Amino acid sequence: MNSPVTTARANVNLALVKYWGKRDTALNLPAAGSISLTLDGLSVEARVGFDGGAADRVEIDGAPASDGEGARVRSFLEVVRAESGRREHAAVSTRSTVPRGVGLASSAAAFAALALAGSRAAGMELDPGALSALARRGSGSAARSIFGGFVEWHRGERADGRDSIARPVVGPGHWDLRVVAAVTSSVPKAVSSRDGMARAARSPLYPAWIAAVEADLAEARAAIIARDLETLGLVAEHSALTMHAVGLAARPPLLYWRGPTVECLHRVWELRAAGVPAFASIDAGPQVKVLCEPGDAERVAAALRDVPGVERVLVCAPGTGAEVVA
Ligand code: 2P0
Repeated sequence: MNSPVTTARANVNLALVKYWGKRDTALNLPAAGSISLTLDGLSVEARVGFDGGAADRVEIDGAPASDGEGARVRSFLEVVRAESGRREHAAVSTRSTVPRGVGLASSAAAFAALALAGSRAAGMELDPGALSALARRGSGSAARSIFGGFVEWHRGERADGRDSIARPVVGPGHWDLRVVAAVTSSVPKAVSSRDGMARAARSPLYPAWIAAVEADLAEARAAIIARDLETLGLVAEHSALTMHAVGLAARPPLLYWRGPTVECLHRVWELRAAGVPAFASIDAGPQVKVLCEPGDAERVAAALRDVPGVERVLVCAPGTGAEVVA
């Protein structure tokens, strides 16, 4: 039986308290919770139809998927088939406004959009929690991109992961902030987040990192509710820098930064010393993302554009959750 072809769109998210380590690699269950802000304007649109072709076909940005990307989408389709009882192969195409593989979280947006489009195309009407759990199977951070605004992905306790889902921390429109992203390199990274996380888990600093996340989550949650940028920014910067410190201490070492990444960090600290509340975050890549007030975004963007090696600067407002578009 053919089912309606469904298209859904989801935005990327920036983790303010980072997810960096798993308790189950097959189910993408995190070793600790994380908190993020969904961002407007950096999104992936996914179109899925279970059309019963001879095999699953996967197209990304107008071209057939590479072997690695195709295999990852096909194993996600297996999860959708197992949950829905459908057996047909699918045609999948995704279109992104995010540069892929450069640490701007395109997989979070892609698998959130694929979870929504894929589940609807397979005839399932999942509630947002179940949708978040499904998105997590494609990419851990995708669990958070199901929702807009400030989102917490809970570690959960169950071995099957049913309670490892994201939920909004506050209602939509609670707090208007900006994230200014400085792209310092568009060269695809040498170590994927997935491989990086596995390497970090062997670092001698890893147990201390995991033990500290709960306190960071509590501080971030309270700061979001109180709209306290100073507290939220400091805990977000601390979480990011600690995550990278864990990788540096691994064998072999893991370092996603390039020279301009470090220069951008110094620029953010100079802005802060000059009285601009701006706080840096860095994901599994060389880009620097800066949290600030809307009224300071242009000043922050100008300061980052001025750093030698910065290729471009994007300013993002809070974004909405995943939605069906056709
Ligand atoms: C995060 N990152 O919380 C962290 C911080 C990157 C640095 O989640 O293996 O693509 O698919 O669960 O979600 C990137 O890792 O990894 C990520 P998988 P994912 O945003």
